[in-house]
Amino acid sequence: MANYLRMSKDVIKKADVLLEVLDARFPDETRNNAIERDIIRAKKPFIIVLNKSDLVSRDSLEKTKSRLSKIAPTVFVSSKDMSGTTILRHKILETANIKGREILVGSLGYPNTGKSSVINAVTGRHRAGTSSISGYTKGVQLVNAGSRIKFIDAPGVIPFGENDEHIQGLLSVRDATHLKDPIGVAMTIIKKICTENKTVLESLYHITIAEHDSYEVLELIGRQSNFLKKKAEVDEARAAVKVINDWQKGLLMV
Ligand SMILES: Nc1nc2c(ncn2[C@@H]2O[C@H](COP(=O)(O)OP(=O)(O)OP(=O)(O)O)[C@@H](O)[C@H]2O)c(=O)[nH]1
Ligand SMILES: [Mg+2]
Repeated sequence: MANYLRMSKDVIKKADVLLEVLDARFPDETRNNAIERDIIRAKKPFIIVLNKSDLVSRDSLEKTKSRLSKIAPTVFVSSKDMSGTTILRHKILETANIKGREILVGSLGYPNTGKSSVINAVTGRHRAGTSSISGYTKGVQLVNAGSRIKFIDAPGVIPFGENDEHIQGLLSVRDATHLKDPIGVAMTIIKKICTENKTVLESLYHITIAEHDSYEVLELIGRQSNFLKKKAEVDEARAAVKVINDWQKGLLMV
């Protein structure tokens, strides 16, 4: 872990401008104080990139964008749909404000937020390796994006102290079968979706959510999916793994 931090410090030192890549579904949870502090200390400009914007409503994206724009220039992109990439390219050129030479852009953030995918989307080619399993990018890699932009792709950073299981489940840092408390993580996901967009749960699992708490919703999902133990009790652990997997696959929009 210390190694990741050292690597990101090195990227900050080398780059002219940094991208802090956040998962648009939970921008606050994926902001990384340690990275932002190091960037500011190094007096480097940075851009907040809200990636995976295809999984979030436009309204909520606009609100987050105007809130985070007070901290740094903020753009939203979907590497999957290749949207927002031209704006990001322009923002990089504008923010770096360097004439006559190549601009080195470092891509930083938590594991699995889509740092490598953002680079590929801006480049228009699959140059940086990506995977649904987090921790894919191991070393630092240089990727040429044309028109004076060169990216540095780096591994995801999990700062010490922010290493708890719920955030790891939300961020898909760990898959459901490697979590000690999948039920707790699933309840965190359900709670988040219920406050923002409960109809997505209702339509994916064919349930009706009235005034249920997260645990009751998990039970409803388990019952509806026919995940039952002996005596027709709901198998909550199995339901939890399903919810976490669906969330990590991007089937649950917020
Ligand atoms: N829906 C959606 N999925 C995305 C988007 N960008 C990336 N993903 C998916 O998120 C997963 C992680 O993408 P990567 O680009 O490998 O993420 P990373 O931040 O480089 O991950 P590490 O190198 O492991 O730290 C992959 O399964 C991608 O397909 C996006 O804009 N929308
Ligand atoms: Mg990567």
